[in-house]
Amino acid sequence: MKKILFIVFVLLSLLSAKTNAQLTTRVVRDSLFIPWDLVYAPDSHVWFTQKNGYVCRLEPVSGTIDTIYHETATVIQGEGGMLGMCLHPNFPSPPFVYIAFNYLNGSTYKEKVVKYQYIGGTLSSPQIVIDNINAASNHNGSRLLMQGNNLFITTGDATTASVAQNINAINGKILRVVQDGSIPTDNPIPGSPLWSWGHRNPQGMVFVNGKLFESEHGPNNDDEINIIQKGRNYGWPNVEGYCDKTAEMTFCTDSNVAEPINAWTPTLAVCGIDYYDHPMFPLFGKSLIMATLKDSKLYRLKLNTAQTDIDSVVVISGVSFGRLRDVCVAPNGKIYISTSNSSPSGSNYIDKIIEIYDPSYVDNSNVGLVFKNGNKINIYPNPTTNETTITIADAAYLPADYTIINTLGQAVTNGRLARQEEVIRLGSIAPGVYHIRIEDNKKGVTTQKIVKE
Ligand SMILES: [Ca+2]
Ligand SMILES: [Ca+2]
Ligand SMILES: [Ca+2]
Repeated sequence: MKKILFIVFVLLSLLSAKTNAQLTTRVVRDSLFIPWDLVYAPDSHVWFTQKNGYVCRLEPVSGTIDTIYHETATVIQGEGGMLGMCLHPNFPSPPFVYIAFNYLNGSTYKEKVVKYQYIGGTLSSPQIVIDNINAASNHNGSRLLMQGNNLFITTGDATTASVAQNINAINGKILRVVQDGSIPTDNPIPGSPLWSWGHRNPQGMVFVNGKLFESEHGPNNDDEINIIQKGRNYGWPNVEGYCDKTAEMTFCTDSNVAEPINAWTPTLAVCGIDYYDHPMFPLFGKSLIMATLKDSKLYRLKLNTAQTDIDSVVVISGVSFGRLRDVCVAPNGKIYISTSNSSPSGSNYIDKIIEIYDPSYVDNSNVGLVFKNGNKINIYPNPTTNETTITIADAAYLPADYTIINTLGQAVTNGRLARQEEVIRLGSIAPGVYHIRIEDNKKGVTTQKIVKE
């Protein structure tokens, strides 16, 4: 009997050891000015905006920063400045980067979203995607996210609450435009960039299996997480949080209001969100990770199986750095967060980008890479010196085309994979860190870091 109990004890210990990942934090870089948006890019760098108009790339291992652009038109007023950023889903080809920032048109505070091209290590060719969004010292929205060729843009009510219910205004909305600023033909109101309305100040967006999740600041009550649906009204300012007061219930019925899937009173000042589903932290699986400003904690919001609701809300312990502005999850399972502790006017630069990881986790991500459409490839050896072998498991995906891209986003070589096992020669390229982008004959794309020693 004792022996059986001992075996059960050992088994339970092993199980708990497997799920008890060692969450460790590491300040990758400090002395920053409110890194408002973090993007983990295919060049294995954390791209970020700073409120004063600077766009930077952070190499997360060394902490080296490469400042690639300064948008000199940026004007800071209160919460306004340079805010949201996203990259084209197939970045670096095309090399499009989208940024939302506030500026002055005469004496009027405005916001625009601009598309740039990342060429030769800097941003160039600015092209306005959408302009004349009203801005204010508070409630400027500004998260950006792309799905296919369409760009989603959150706009705040810019402190005029009633605008959120006005479908002829672009404030207090989630907008959806084609990447060049034109209106998609399948938007809910023909010729209008509106996708959803009744928003107060949306501060986070992420797609999870095709569903758009959004975080939004309530007034002194009812911060929200919503699932954004085409053409739905999210209530503000007539409804705060759930449709649970008498006046709200009438409005909700009459106005096709979608309720949040979670609401917080007192408020946390919910901010950037991303999705986690990686074996480094098994407990975080299939959860939203959410940064909060006022509450100054990092949360995980466990989604239900259908990903239509939140099953549990848990504070991730051991993450204590003051106000948290944004979060992004890297494909290797590491989580990056940014703080928002500098004074809004920029008199002190005290913000940080922090990496959250498990040092005991063994990364097998180089083995059996999967294309988006299910094909499997393998690159070995990597790192390498003069050549490496790419194996493609299923010949039905051949031929595939590869491009090797340097950290400036420039293609240094390319070629075709015609056989299931092809040797790629790297003798002509300088030692360093690159990405190999492989597109198979079914348009499946995978991008993987490759190191030439
Ligand atoms: Ca982000
Ligand atoms: Ca709402
Ligand atoms: Ca309510």
